[in-house]
Amino acid sequence: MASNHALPVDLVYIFLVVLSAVMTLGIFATIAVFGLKYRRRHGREAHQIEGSLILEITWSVIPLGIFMVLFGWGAVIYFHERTPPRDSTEIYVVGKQWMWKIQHQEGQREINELHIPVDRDIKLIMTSQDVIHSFFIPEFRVKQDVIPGRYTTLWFRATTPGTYHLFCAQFCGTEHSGMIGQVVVMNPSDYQNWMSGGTIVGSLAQNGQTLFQQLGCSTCHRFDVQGRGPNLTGVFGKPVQLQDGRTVLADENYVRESILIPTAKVVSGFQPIMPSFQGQVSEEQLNALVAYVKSLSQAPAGAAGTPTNNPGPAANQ
Ligand code: HEC
Ligand SMILES: [Cu+2]
Repeated sequence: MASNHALPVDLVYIFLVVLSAVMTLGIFATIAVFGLKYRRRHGREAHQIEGSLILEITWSVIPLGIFMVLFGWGAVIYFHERTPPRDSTEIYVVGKQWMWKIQHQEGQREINELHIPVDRDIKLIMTSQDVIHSFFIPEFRVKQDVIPGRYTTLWFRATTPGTYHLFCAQFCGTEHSGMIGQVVVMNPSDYQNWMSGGTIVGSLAQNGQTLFQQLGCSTCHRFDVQGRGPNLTGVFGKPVQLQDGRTVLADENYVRESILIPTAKVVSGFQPIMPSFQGQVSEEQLNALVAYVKSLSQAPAGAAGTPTNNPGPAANQ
């Protein structure tokens, strides 16, 4: 038990085990008692019971109640597990045969290892570059499929420093069993040390900004004047009006799709002239681009409403 999700999940599990055990024992005991009580004896005859409303209502309502409790309880935990807190630290994960590639916002990259600070909400934004994998940290009681072609997310808050198993939980080919890693949960000071070690070439968003120039995105998406494509400042996290009348939320999957299949959702008021970058960018580059587009919407605290450019080096000119 090493994350915020572990105790609630375990409690439901224990409840289920105890419930099953009580039911099983109850049934066995009833069989035994009835077997004795109604054993064959001279002069005793069996009578057919034609039905009992009270009995039938009882054995319907009580199980219904128990199952509704389980349903409600499970749903609350599920929704909590599926909803990352807004200010989570975001880390990108790419699964491939047969390893986990991790990209931190600050620029650190690692393979089959995930270093995180204790007591901080972590949101993993995950995708696969080949087949379906599944990101599984048993001690945290979290598991999420990692799927090619889209992002899935997972969040948790590690509660105890230490090193924990990381498994791929989806059979993904010959060396699936070797697709193992470690999650290292560190004290804040150790984490700071770890973060400042190693050589880093720019934050993820900065790398995304470089790619944005190199791939020519910046020829259409301008920040000074209206270009042929929309100004991307403040787009992320807001609803986008589409040409066909729909409104969609500009989340990670939307930005991803905009880059790979631009014609899937065309922004209202623009022509579908954006070329697809499918096959031209790796999953990791895509993550960097997404992180960059996201950084264009991070207003400093207190400046709600006016999307101001990040004062950090990733801000555009
Ligand atoms: C030839 C010009 C052109 C280039 C190059 C281009 N785009 Fe676009 N982009 C557009 C246009 C036009 C739209 C709006 C119509 C649409 O949705 O397809 C758009 C839409 C988008 C959107 C959705 C914006 C919104 O307001 O919802 C994103 C995100 C985006 N582009 C990112 C990129 C990135 C990243 C690159 C570089 C890898 C890039 N674009 C390259 C023209 C371009
Ligand atoms: Cu796998």
